[in-house]
Amino acid sequence: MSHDEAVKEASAKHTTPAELVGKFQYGTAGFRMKAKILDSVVYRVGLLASLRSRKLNGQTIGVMITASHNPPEDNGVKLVDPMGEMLEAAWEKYATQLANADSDDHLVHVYNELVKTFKINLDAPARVIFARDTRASGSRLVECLNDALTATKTEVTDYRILTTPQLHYLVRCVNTKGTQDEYGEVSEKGYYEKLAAAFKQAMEHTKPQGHLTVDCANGVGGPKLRELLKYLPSPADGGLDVKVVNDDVHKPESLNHQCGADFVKTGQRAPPSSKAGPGDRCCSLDGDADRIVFYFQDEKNVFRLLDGDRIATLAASFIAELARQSGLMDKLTVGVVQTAYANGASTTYIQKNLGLQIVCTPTGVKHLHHAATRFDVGVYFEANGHGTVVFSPSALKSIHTHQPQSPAQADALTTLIALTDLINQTVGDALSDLLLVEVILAHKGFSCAEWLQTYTDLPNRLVRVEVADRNLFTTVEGTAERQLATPAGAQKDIEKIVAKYKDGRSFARASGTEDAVRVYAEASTRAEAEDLAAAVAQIVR
Ligand code: NG1
Ligand code: ZN
Repeated sequence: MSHDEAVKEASAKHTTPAELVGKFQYGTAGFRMKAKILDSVVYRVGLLASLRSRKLNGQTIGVMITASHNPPEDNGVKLVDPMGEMLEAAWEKYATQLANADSDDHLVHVYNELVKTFKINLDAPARVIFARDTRASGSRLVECLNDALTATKTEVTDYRILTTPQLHYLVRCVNTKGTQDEYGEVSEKGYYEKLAAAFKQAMEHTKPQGHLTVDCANGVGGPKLRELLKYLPSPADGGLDVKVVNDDVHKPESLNHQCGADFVKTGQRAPPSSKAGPGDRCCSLDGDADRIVFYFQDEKNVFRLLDGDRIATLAASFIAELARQSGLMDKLTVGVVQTAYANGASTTYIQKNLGLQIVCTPTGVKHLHHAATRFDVGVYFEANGHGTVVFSPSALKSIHTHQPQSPAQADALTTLIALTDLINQTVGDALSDLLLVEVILAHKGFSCAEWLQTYTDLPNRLVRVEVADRNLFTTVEGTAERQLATPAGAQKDIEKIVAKYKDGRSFARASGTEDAVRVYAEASTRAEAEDLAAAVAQIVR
């Protein structure tokens, strides 16, 4: 059978319902929707993964099947590029084109157009590795993916169930194996070993305080965290004292239900099942363990969230401090990347108190990640808890070749080197971020309350507004989505209202993942933030 015939024949097993043609869009998080309409999309993403691998001389491409924090009946699929980063933005449109082809013949046509455009040799090797989260629909979607990889004669490795960041890690490991940039051993075990060794090194001169409760959203993070803990020192040996909760992956309907990072961040409250007492350090992962937020109840029993902005400020201050202490200050510029959703107080704190540079990008980690790579050390987190730290090749070189001038410099340098291994530099990783935060809190001797005290958040409100057509809402290029270009006049109306509030700031933008417009507002008091958000939502409606 010819290549075309094989692609077409397998495609016939995964047809797209006519009413959905034209509706698919590879967005910030790949394709994400009700799992039952995803079969043809996953098949076609498989085709693109194999084309991309062939285009990149047989480098390995990753495919992750997950819908992260979405409800259990959803699923999604996204591609991972060779260095473990998100699919190159220019290729997203090809994913969209393939997904929207309205017949098997049309699909083969779009496929062959890409082969021509990129001068792809279909006889050259293609390599793909893939994994999925714990959703019930995952195994069926894996079959759709496998059909594409078989039809295109792609070499595959099925890593079965993994967290999203573990797959990103593996993709980078495979593609750097045997080079001087080798990222780690190409196995799930290699991932745990790398993190555990780095954690032990970073904690050499310190010990964690108290215990940590980890809510795993009843997703893949639960079993993977339990596995990771086996590689870490036990509490008796000065290791972490971790209590794992919401780690039931056998009841599919419990995934992200009344728990998890998104529930906690959006609702600004702990999971109702939480048994934590005042001051207890808690954190929540999302459904595929690429997001994490921390929280605790203060002495007045008020819920206190330590979100992505807090993790970014904590990490940036600690890394800048280590750079200074190890004598590397002149060689390492530490910068922070945020989105418009970052609390204004965190932005001020980073600039004024930490004296670090800040860049603001559009929503979506691919934008943040990209901007972060322009710093020697780029710290990026979305307020929702997705983020990481990236070290540039020259920063890594400076760190690894630096000769400390005193024992104090040597200690700081050892910790800094450990962080470069502890942090998953491919993508935000809840497990790696969890360990990072624990290391920093231990070094600083901080409780959650002390972490919270570093600055005071401006009261804020995020509202989701259902509109007839979110595509009518476009933003002005270069403003990191902080100003609307259309509908005409809307931006002026927003600005008029914002001007009436002390410390007021508000913006509206179309969501990239949901059929809605999001309105964010902050002001000097809670009531004013609520009023401002409501007023701007009224303009958008
Ligand atoms: P959208 O729906 O485009 O606002 C949301 C989150 C992003 C990002 C993506 C992908 C907010 C306000 N937006 O994007 O931060 O994480 O989902 O998951 O939280
Ligand atoms: Zn996620």
